Amino acid sequence: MFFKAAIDAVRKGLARTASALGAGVCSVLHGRRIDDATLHEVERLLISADVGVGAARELVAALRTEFLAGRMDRGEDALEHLKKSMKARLAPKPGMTTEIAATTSKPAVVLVVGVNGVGKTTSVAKIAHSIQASGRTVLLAAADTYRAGAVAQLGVWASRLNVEIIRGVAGADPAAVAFDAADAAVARGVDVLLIDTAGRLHNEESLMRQLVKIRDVVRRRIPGAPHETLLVLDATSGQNAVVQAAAFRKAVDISGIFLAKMDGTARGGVVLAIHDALGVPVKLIGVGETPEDVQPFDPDKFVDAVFAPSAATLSA
Ligand SMILES: Nc1nc2c(ncn2[C@@H]2O[C@H](COP(=O)(O)OP(=O)(O)O)[C@@H](O)[C@H]2O)c(=O)[nH]1
Ligand SMILES: [Mg+2]
Repeated sequence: MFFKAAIDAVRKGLARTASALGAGVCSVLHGRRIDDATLHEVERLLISADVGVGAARELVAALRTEFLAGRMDRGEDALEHLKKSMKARLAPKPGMTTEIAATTSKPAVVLVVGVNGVGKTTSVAKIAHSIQASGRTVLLAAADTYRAGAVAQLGVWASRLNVEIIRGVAGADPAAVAFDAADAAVARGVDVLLIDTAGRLHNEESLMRQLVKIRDVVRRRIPGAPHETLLVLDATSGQNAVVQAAAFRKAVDISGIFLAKMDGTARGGVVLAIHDALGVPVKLIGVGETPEDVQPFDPDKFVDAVFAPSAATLSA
């Protein structure tokens, strides 16, 4: 029962992916003998859920191998095989952790980056909320001084969550704001400093240069910082998210992905494409617009939730 409750919680944010990908694949495989056409259909469903062409092909190729060798012909077995392979692909590599800012450094510094509109500021609020819930103290830095309203937006979250925030005046140098925030974090002895950044400048090059400057300035004040650089990606943007990631990781070391807006897409399979392309773990997923709408990304729960029988079936 407890297991089912945990899966239901994850499933809530994944309802659209579960009904497109999960229910789709289940209906193709359930109670069927597999053949070339069913395998082809599974591959098509995986691709349309943004799993990525490469990953979809490999996942289905593994099924086909089992089928052709005569080791598998029931749809149920194919489904179990598929789920197992997905979990294995998503499993963190040795030495990787999905914990946020897993460091003994105090303060731990988390730099949050990503293009405009992906959900950075909202995600900063979510991370702040979960750090608070774990009993640690947080300080926010509003280093997106480029977009009018960005500082105010973070300010609203700060007062709702009752966390302190360091902000510069409009148009201030974001690196100077970050430096002041690092100073304040040390002086106040907070556990975690969360830095929100701009997602758009005049061009991509100046954005990346600014991020590098913020990183270097913070590092000068707090050795080893930033301890975590989280790239926020918008799950609804599909393969475009993978392209964005490539641009950011050229400038700064990305230690983890915050995949926002998983609730708004039927293409949650993009988790696999991101994992494949970047080799950095998806650490958190955003499943709504409030600070509570965040879940640690757990590959096993994710796969089980996507392929869980629908609530209607369960209660029947
Ligand atoms: N449905 C949903 N909306 C989200 C999520 N995260 C952010 N948003 C919305 O996406 C929009 C842009 O978010 P914002 O944090 O301002 O993005 P930023 O420009 O990257 O800082 C806002 O309307 C948010 O409420 C999420 O996980 N789910
Ligand atoms: Mg923002």
